[in-house]
Amino acid sequence: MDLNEQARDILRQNDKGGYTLPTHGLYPYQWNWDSAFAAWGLATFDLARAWDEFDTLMASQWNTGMVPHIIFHAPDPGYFPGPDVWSTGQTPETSGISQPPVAATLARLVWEMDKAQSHERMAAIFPKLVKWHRWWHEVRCTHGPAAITHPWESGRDNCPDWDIGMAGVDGSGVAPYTRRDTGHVDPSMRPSKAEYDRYIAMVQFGVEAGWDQDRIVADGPFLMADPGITFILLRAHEDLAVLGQALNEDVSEIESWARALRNALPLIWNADLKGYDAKNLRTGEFAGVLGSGAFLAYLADAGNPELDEQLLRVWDAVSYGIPSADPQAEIFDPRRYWRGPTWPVVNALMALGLRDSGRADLEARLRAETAELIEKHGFFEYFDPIDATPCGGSNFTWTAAIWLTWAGHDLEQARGAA
Ligand code: 2M8
Repeated sequence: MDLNEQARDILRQNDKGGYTLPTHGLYPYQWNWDSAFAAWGLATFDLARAWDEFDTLMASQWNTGMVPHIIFHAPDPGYFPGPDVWSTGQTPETSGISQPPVAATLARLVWEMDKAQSHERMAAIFPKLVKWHRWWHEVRCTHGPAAITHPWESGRDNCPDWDIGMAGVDGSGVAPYTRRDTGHVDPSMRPSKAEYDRYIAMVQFGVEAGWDQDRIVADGPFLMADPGITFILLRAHEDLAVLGQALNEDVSEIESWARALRNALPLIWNADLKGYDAKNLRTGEFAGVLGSGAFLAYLADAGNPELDEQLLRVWDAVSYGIPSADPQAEIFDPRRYWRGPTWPVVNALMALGLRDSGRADLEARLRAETAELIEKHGFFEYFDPIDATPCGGSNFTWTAAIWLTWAGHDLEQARGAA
């Protein structure tokens, strides 16, 4: 079976009827940004089903505007922490944090594939997207850049960006629990027990605070500025404004959020590191590590010559794709989840930025390298950027989706240009 057909098959097999699982076993629920990528992939062969995916995601929006990171449609004992731990009281049950707001950007790409057929479906989710972006602006951009209250909110869960914030979280009082992730994949590729204890302690703080965002932002155990979400949100504000204009809506409020966020970018530029950097908002301290969050700057047209140099240094140190952490830094770990591996899905986002900012040669190189990983080993969750070892879950929705929408396209031309 050719890779396009295999990718479509994976999306169909992970389809639970209206929403798509990231992969069976390891992630048995609907995840926020995975679902938006699923929609993008589905749109290449079933436009109506793609819009259903956005509908199911946005249907879980809280009254506050937040769109949660996991929606627990049907109980599954194979995942921890499940709905009983999050205890948010939502219907359907959900987690209590959000995830990178890629939905508006990907909804725009889906809408552009067929504007006439998509018009009403896009119009139906537009107000919900606006409400979610307002939540980010009013609740999470109070310090300027976008802030996260839990590493899982970043989508780049255990990347070194969060180490300084995690150090201040006390995980020692967490009652014994059984992890499920390490039963599905090689434990040496997953976060450590000490990290998990802290993740759960942060969830427990949220439960005790009744998921009151003001309390969590003011007094919670963890608050860090995330360059990754900042750039994703900035790009998404701009894409949302384009959607609004197509609907003849007044987009001045959305444009003002984008302006405010762009003006805040100097706050996450670490001159010593010569790159964008995560910042502990409790102490003002920079993380001091360069990773994929910084390079998402291209997505928001926030690149600069110093960042270009850093990108090439980090990328030239490996063979396949852009690594999630700096391979020349001590913390680099090429197979452990977000502490070094390359993630096809993040490569796809960076590629959108490289292409839109006129770096076609770099976009082609990234496409050729990402495609090679998938051609060699299949649709894995992520890969070792040095020797291409496939890691994490297999038959992964977002890897299949980005193959159909980006990585699998015009490969001869990309290989020639790279
Ligand atoms: C991973 O995160 C979940 C928690 O949200 C986990 O490890 O249990 C991350 O890679 C995240 O970005 C992704 O959305 C999720 C599902 O693919 O898995």
